[in-house]
Amino acid sequence: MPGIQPNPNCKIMGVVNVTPDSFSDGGQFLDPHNAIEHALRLLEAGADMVDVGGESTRPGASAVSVEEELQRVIPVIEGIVQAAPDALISVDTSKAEVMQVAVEAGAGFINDVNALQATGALQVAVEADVPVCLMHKKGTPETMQNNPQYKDVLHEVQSFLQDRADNCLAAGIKPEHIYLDPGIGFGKSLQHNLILLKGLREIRALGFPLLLGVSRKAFIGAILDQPEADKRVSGSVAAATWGWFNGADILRVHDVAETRQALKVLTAINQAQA
Ligand code: PT1
Repeated sequence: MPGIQPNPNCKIMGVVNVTPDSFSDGGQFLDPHNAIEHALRLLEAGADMVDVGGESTRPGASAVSVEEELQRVIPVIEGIVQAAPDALISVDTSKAEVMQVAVEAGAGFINDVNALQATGALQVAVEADVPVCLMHKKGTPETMQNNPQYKDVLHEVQSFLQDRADNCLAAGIKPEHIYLDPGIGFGKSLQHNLILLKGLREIRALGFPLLLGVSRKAFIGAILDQPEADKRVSGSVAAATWGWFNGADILRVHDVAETRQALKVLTAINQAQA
């Protein structure tokens, strides 16, 4: 599709999980100090922003209460603000109350895998006046990988995201504050994920900036026959690179230094002038 170029200002969002069942850190960050340290290391490694989440959304994960999520996430956001006042902090939550308290604590981006569909979430986002990410998922994390079915996955994801973006615009969210995300791994088979990635430009063509999260996900494990998530780094960088070429504006990744290397090399080649 013409007109969609690699974004020379593509941002790297580093993942900071504050969950006991996190697949990438084994819960070692439940102590807020460890999570804060991890966030600072990601920023030093070249992250443009960090995404702090207290509710795991990977396949099989169960929901947590508002109180639990607040206890996990808010001390970490406060600690990052104190140590790195200029850092851009994203809160990865679907709950209106967590969004509200997180923004008051200093979060400047709302990343919602539920696309602001929870009660009160859209209104909190409007009043917060910060960028939001609207992600597609089918089902809930606990059961979403039980035989997901689509007639036309690319079209269904596109029309869902367009519909949610329309809702946000009607509620008063600025168009430049709306990021869309196909939700790789959220109620999708390997084939569904690959079709969405191949068709990423068609989602970008809706006219909103794009956020993409592929890092260490099961579809990469399936391609590589690699069951261990932390051994999928090169595959993850390759998938992120594909995202960059196809118009992604924010890449959500665990391996910030490795992804930054890839983006620097791609950008240098892309900027060459004869
Ligand atoms: C994502 C994302 C996210 N992913 C946004 N936020 C997760 N905007 C959390 C697997 O298949 O892609 N976009 N927040 C992590 N969720 C998953 C889902 C982790 C699937 C792993 C898998 O392995």
